[in-house]
This record gives sequence, structure tokens and C-alpha cells, in this order.
Amino acid sequence: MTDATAAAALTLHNALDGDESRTLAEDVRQGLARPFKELPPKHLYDTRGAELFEQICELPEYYPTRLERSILERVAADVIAATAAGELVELGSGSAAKTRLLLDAMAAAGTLRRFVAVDVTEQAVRDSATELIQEYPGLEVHGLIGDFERHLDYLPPAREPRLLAFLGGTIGNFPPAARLRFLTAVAELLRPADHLLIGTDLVKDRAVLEAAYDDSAGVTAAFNLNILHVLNRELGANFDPQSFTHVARFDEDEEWIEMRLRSDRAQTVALPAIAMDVSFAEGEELRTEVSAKFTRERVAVELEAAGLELLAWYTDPSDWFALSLARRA
Ligand code: AVJ
Repeated sequence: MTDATAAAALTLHNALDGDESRTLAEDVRQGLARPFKELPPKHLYDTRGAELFEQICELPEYYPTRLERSILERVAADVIAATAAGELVELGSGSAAKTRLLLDAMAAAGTLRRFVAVDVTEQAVRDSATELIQEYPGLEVHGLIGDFERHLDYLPPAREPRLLAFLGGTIGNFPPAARLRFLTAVAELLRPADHLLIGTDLVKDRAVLEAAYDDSAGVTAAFNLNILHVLNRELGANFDPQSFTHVARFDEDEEWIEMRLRSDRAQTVALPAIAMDVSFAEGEELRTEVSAKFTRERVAVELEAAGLELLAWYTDPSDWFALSLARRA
């Protein structure tokens, strides 16, 4: 359903509508029935979760946001020169904090026409869209409230050379098979004049990685535990978040960070909305996120497997984070 807003420059489309509670119910039903319990990370991002993630981005231990911004500050003009982009589509745009660096470069190049924001958090889409039409006179903004894994079909057709940005390292949340599926779907969306800009966190020292996902202020712990509040609210569950502990661990073989919630005691939780009781043994862990860490080789290989060609690789001086510019091969 498209809701017409007062400002003609702003259009919003909600691809989630009633559909999202069913998805949550289905994900929880399947994820908690497995021998190794797991929930998809997208359910971390209710309004509160999105706010906590914004706080994570400010933490001293959480380097990806800062490094990606510093890379963008350095290379945004080059990216726009290389792509001649007139519209920016950002998947998982959140508060769109880094978006402005690209929009500024497009404005400076005289190509800026439209910004399309895609995010599951309705509030984030509404707020950022409203701010951006005010900040960039003449800019058209289209907000798509949706799940970038399921709702790419709802993107408006491209009218200008398009730059599709998937920043923050969120690509790392997909397990490998889903990642290939997603990148393939993205590749199929690109016309010859379009480009993909993708942020990836890179493999590095375990201590640095684990600290980034287990900060001393406890913000990441609160972010992780928030998923239990989501289940309590949306599914009438009776999780006691106090009885779970945040765990962040780097798996060197898989080259990914995992966030888990460890049950401090044996307990049974009721989820009336899906008619399910779930038992946790003492010390049992529920996985809530994987966040893959990449190397240049792996990015190039995975892009190629999806029908994409790596055109440029931009990193920070410490090689901790990278932005890749790609197009359809
Ligand atoms: C938003 C998916 C990029 O994986 O680093 C931050 C989410 N999880 N701290 C990440 C997150 C824990 C973040 N992404």
C-alpha cells in the first residue's frame, strides 16, 4: 500500500504490512524447534533494537561504522565519478547516516535525482526520508519499508544510472548459501549502467572482533537481549531476559562472529501465539546472528559467483573494513 504524503517529493511503500508478524512467527517456530536453536537477526531491529544499533555505532569498540564512514569520505567522489549515479538505492538504510556522503558527492557532481531507502524498521525509513527531502532540495525520496531479502521486487524501476549501496557489513549476516542467492538477485536487478557498492568487515585479530560485539558498556548485550522482548511483545512469550547472557564469539573456521544468548538455567518458555513451549538446558545457547568477516579474495570470488565483477576495492589504512564497487559481469 502506498501512502501519499504531504510532500510530493516523498513516497513511502510498505511491503511488510500485516505480513511481518507471520514471518516472525514462522521464523521462531522453525528456529526454536531445531536441535541448535537459532533466530534470524532481522528480528533484532524493532524500534528499540534500531536505536540500540545506533548506539552500538558510537561505541569505541565498534569500529565498522567509523571506518566505513572514513573510507566513504575519502572515496565517495571517485565512486560517483566512476558510476555517474543519479539515484542511490540503499538496502538496510537505517538512519541513513552514511548516505549523506554519497548524496553530497552526487549533488556536487550535479547528478543527484533520487534516493530510495529500504529498511525493515518503519520508523527509520520515515524519519530518514523526511530529513533527507528537507536537506536536499529537489531530491525525490522513495522509502520502502521491507526486507531486502524478500522485497527487492518492490523497488521502483531505475530512471537514472543507479548506485545500489549495501553498507555496514550487513551482507555478513547472510549464511553463505543465502548470500549467494541474495547477491545473484541483486546482480539480476542491475542494468549495464548500474553499480553495486558493498561494505564488508574484514578478518582480523580475534580480540578486536570479539570486543566489537561484546562492548564494555553492555550496549551490544542489550541489543541482543532485545530480541527476547520482541518475542514477548509480538508472540506473547514469557522469556525472562534476565536469565539469558549475551555471548559473542569469533569462529575462525567459518570466519564469522556469532552472537548468542545463553540460558543461565534450565527453563521452559511459553510462546502462546504459536502454541509452542520451548525448553532450554542450563548453558544452552540460542544463536541470534552471524556476522561474516571477509578477505578481498573471498569478496571477489563471491561476487563473481553471483555474476558480478569487482571494479574497485577501497579499504582503511589498517585493512579492517572494505568497500567494494561492482557491476554486472
Ligand atoms: C548491522 C549487521 C552490520 O553485524 O556488525 C552490531 C549488526 N550486531 N553488533 C554487524 C551488529 C552486533 C551489524 N550489522
